[in-house]
Amino acid sequence: MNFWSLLICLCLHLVGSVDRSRFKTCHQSSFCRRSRAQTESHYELESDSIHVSGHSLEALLINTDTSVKYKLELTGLVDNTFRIKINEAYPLKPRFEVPLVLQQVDTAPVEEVNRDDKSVHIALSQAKQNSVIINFKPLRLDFYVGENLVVTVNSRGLMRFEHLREKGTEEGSDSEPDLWQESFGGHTDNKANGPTAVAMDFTFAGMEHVYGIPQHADTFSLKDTTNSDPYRLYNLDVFEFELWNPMALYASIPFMMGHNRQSTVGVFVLNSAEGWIDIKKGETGIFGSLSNMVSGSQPQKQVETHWMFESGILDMFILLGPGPKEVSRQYGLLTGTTPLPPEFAIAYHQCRWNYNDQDDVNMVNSKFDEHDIPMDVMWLDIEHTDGKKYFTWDSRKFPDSVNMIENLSSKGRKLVTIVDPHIKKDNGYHVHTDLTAKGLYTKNPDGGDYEGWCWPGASYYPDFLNKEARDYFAEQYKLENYKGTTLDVFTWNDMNEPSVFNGPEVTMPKDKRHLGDLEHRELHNMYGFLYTIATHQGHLVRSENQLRPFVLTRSAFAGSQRYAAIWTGDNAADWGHLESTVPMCLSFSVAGMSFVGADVGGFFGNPDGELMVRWYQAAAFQPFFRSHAHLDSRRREPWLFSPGEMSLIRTAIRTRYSFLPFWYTQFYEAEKTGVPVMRPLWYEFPGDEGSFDREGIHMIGDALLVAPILKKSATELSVYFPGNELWYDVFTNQKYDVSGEISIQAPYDKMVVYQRGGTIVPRKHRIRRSSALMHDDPITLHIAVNREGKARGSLYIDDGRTFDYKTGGKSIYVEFKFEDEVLTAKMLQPAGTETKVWLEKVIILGNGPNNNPARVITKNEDVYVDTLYDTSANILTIRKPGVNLGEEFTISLK
Ligand code: NBV
Repeated sequence: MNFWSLLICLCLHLVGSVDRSRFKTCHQSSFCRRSRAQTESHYELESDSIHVSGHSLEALLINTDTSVKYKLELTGLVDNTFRIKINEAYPLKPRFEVPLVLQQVDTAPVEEVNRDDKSVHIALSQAKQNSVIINFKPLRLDFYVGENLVVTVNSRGLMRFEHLREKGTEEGSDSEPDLWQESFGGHTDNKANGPTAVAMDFTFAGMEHVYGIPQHADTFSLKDTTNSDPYRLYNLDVFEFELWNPMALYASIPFMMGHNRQSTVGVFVLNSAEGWIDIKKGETGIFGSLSNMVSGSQPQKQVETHWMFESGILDMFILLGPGPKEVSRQYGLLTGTTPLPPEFAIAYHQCRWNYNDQDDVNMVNSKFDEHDIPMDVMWLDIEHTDGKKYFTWDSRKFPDSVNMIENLSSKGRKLVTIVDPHIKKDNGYHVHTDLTAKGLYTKNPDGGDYEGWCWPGASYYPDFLNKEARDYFAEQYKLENYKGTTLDVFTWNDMNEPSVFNGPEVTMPKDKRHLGDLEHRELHNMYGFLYTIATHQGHLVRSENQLRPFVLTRSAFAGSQRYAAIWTGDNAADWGHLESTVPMCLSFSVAGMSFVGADVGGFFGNPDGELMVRWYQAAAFQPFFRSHAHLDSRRREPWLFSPGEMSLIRTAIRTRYSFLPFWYTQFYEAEKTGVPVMRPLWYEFPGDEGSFDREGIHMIGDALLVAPILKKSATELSVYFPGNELWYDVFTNQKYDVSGEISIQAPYDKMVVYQRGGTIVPRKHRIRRSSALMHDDPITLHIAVNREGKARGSLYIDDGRTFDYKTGGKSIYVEFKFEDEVLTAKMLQPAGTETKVWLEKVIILGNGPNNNPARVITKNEDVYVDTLYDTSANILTIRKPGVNLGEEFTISLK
């Protein structure tokens, strides 16, 4: 690439809007074209090959057109899950199977319920309601929960498995275009293995809605793709991405959830090659239940999906719920849950491309204090480095980075620096010379190191499939290697799709080679995931496994939640992008990435005060809360807006801090259960049909209903109250006894957030400069009673930074129950540590008049404290009950 084309590339990154011609449509991708055109099944199961034993069924499949044989393996897994693996029985060479994603998952015994010459019925022995009927000719698998059919596999006959072949040896194979080579945008892709696509159809029976398969800038309930391209899964750096379409973005998680009033089911296809997924919604005559098979079927709703991948094998998991939380738990068992982040990471982050130098950082750091706005983390983008060489500093701008970091640390704050995966071609750069000498770069088919273009100019891309490359990267985080940093510096991994300015579709060509001469096409979607493993490991290595890492990634695959938080990428400062943050975060959440957020304010462009205020108000209730801005955008720290707007932004950020104990507890529970922190309403109200396609509204945990204002000039919005509950405005404490859609006033200073009746939310009301400075501050319990006058909640406390909560059990996990005028606090696990956190206040909403003093009973004390009942607001306050949260207690109002 010459100077001019590099310049064009860079400019494309700096101006303009999405250039669709740079990205393939399904029609321009030969395997998608071939797979989408398929209409009938050619695969039959050879009944005499069936072998059922212990935990699995094995059988041979035959493609009746080609006579090629395949091995099908159905395995029972613990927790209502089946795995179906289909691979060539006798491949020319082993096909790629995705490594490092699956956790150690226990298999579960299966048993044969029934078999005849047409089908076999297999059930999980310990959960017999979960079963599958495998039809032999054509191959079809019907999954049942009890009597209900929930998912069918290959019922539309769209299975496809292009077997490995020698070039030119097969009749007809050379006449089809693009099997061995295809071109796009001036790039030619030579396919060493020829056509290798795999595809399968999954039909969600009795369902109208499916969710997940991030990342797309689209609605949360996925759309019918009959008249559009399929949803694409191919990790790409899409400059100025457009909203509300199925184009691929930075991350790909091949996990989908279907939900209806009775059941929730998950489909996970473990494949890291390029993928496309068609969705078709409609009605069917397929059998809705086992008994219908005999009695005849009723037409019912269904969502037909068709998953197409360029290579690999068919490794499919059916997660049978039966509810959304169980499906999340099952997916968590397979791919891991989001680990509890260090406490600072769930507070507020301040970023821009770029904070210019250390004086600038010091200035922003102190301005937050001056304006009484809490802030936990400052971020440095690529300009902080010496010529885009990661792990280095521009010493002119940052002559004493350690002093700058210590300034942050003295207020309990942290720093994040960016570390991208492209490595500058520079013989004076040790990372480059080391990786070259060790042979750890991704290669060209001829064996030479692959060179692409990115921020530093000519760059190389480490082969993170190779453990040696990951280990090398991890070592770079040691403080003696990453000079000018301290343990208060954390990491941002950007451009890890990987982004290659001069590559096809701005990424790495598929014919490049990884360890074992493996084509990049096989693992493209997991490159960013592999990179974050190295970074995460680096954080562990540098603290000798003592401190919890914090890594933010742009690119992700299934399992990424174990290593990094994610943000939605380069959005824009407009209302549509603010609106899209909710569905985009929810899609990641249901696909396991619980620690998710979007750039506050919008990355490109200049938000006006109103957009900025509304964005902060929304993001204060999204898991990852970071303001970020493009290099060319105007500075937009909170104090640069009008005094009125700054004060609203301040309130939003301070509100986040007041809820930190609740957030932290939610994250702890998410690690244990796999249930995402930010969730759709139907996770809590699975039977509430009206919530299934609600956009722009969500819950945090089981307690908070959040309805952000996402429209310009809106001062009113229609809120959907699911179920049949009481709700309490968290700012005014006003009670709402409502169901369904209600219009709510939302003037400029209003955040629309309700606490659900029946919940107890722990908060802190003294807001300081950072979360660390609030760590030992007292708690106020907000009790919002349900119709029965009851409520429950929990609180989790630990040191906020180490793994002692796991290794040494050093934590406090307490459950609060309010029932019959009595609040009890019981340890959910033995208190493993002491805490300086005391209970400052208890506020009880909606419980009715009570003027009794509160009797506070702990192990050592039995005392009475005053209460205050506000008749007009129906709020009872118990001040200073004098209990430490490391002990169990009872507070009685009787
Ligand atoms: O490193 C610069 C930016 C970064 O600020 C942004 O958050 C990333 O998503 N980066 C992309 C590269 C260039 C974007 C035009």
